[in-house]
Amino acid sequence: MVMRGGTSKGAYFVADELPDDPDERDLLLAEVMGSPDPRQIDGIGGAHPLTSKVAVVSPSSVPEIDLDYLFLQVGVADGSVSDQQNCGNLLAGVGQFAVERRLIAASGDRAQVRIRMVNSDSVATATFPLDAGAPSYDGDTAISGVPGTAAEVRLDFEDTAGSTCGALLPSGAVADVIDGVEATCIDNGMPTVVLRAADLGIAGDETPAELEADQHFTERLEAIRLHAGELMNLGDVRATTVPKMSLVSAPRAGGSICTRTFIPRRCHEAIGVLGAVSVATALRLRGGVGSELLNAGIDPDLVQIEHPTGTFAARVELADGPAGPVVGRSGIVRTARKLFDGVVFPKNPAFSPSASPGGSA
Ligand code: NQM
Repeated sequence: MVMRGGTSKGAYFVADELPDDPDERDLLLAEVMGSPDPRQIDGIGGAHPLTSKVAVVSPSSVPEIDLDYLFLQVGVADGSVSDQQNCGNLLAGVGQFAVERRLIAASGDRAQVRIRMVNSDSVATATFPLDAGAPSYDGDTAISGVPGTAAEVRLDFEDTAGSTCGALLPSGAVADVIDGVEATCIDNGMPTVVLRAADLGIAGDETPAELEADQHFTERLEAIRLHAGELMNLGDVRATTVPKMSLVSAPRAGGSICTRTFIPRRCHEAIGVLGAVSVATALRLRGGVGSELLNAGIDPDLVQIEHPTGTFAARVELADGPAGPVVGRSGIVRTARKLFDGVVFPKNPAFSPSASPGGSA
């Protein structure tokens, strides 16, 4: 099934319809998307990291968890398939997909589904409306970066602090100096490096195309990222999609902060979900790089993150603990929509589907 999840789009599969062997599975998924090829012309991917994504979903064997969700990022041009990051945007469609495929029973007018994000072994609860036992996609919730409105999907996160890097502040400091630039290296669900846009010589409200075209800037950013990867216990990150790089500046449109986020080589048209939660957390820490630019507004727990196509609201609760800040709950609102359900035909005949339409994706 192809679904839009938040501001991303991907192919959703039931786990047992894919090969058990991860190498074989990854080859199949790269073919499905049409990678390696910058245009993904011979597959269903959309030629951008935000539309070259896969969700693998199964009933969970963990007590009190309904579903396991493995996220896989398919590299558009290189055909790599990585499980090294979460995706909170595709997460927004996981509950509805599971109801569509009858992986979970659904009744009443609302589903509340506990989902284990396998990539980081952390848990999210998705809440979304139902109509006669099926997901209800229509609604009046608008999210920046998606035209029109759809039904609200509420996502509440638990245990995201340090879920990939082992600690909220994996370098052990709230601020590091990397290649002469101050940075906060943080992981509250997504390994992210927060930097002041001005420290890298940009205003911070440029378009993604303008920033991507600035080779001097992108090379400097990548050099900082490689050093940050070591500091964040991620090792050599040359070939990986984390950490993300978020450049912050004073808000321009009534929000709390303005961002431009590299994921990590393309500039995001908005901002990722757990990326937003991580940036919001960094900015709420005393001494967090860019925290002095934050407009805390009337509700400091709700950080309104401006991005290239609008604003993303991330609720992050923090408390002071004896050994530093303790991250409480975080929550965000998304929408998701079923776009297509059918059979995909990978190029390699060995992967030819035997199912009839409506069977596997
Ligand atoms: O941060 C893009 C997206 C994402 C990831 C990326 C995401 C998240 O917008 O939780 O959603 O950072 O690669 O889908």
